[in-house]
Amino acid sequence: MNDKLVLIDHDQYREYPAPEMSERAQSFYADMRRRRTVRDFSSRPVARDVIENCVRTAGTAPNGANLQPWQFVVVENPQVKQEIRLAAEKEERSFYEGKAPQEWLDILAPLGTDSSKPFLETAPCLIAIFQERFGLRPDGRKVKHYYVSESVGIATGLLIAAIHNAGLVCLTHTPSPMGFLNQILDRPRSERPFLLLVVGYPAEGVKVPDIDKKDLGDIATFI
Ligand code: IYR
Repeated sequence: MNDKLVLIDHDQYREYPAPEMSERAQSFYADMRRRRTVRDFSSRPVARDVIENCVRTAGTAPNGANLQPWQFVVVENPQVKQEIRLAAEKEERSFYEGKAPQEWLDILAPLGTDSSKPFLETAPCLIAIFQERFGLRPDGRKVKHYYVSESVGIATGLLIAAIHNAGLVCLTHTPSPMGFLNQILDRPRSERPFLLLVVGYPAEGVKVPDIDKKDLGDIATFI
């Protein structure tokens, strides 16, 4: 007998009639396929309550043993954004001007990326996402975390969907390495930077690369 297990009714589950289910699946896909990663941001501020609810949505993600091994640091302070930009551009210069193999640079060419990251200052909001490699009990003892990358990856996916659903745009930015985020944002060694999400409104007249997503037949197999 497991005396730790407490079961409650799942009274939040909703079954939809079949036609409504089909319509919901179709229209969610239609809406999600409108999402584009944007690299030119307006400086227009975003409402705090919107960001809060997007982060709450991320926090609903399924995750290893429900230990919720994530931290989201929302940066709006211009000085802190500038520090992040300077540190990220330093890493990016060493990537684009040396570390990156030509094969990688070639595959990035259609995206038009380079080491200049002005959006880190222009965009009103940066969300630094950290993986908690382990938890800490109040007495300082470590709690092992499980499936941390999977959990934080799923949470980040939900966050991106929530941002899109709210009518904002974002950019998944991955300067590498990202250790500078621990220093600038004063995060403990137990937290590893996962990625930096740049959030806001698109710049007026924003353009995006002419790229496509694979068809269903190229990503799924039904057996
Ligand atoms: N981190 C670099 C390079 C980069 C890598 C991949 I893979 C991308 O899809 C995009 C960029 C940068 O942010 O420019």
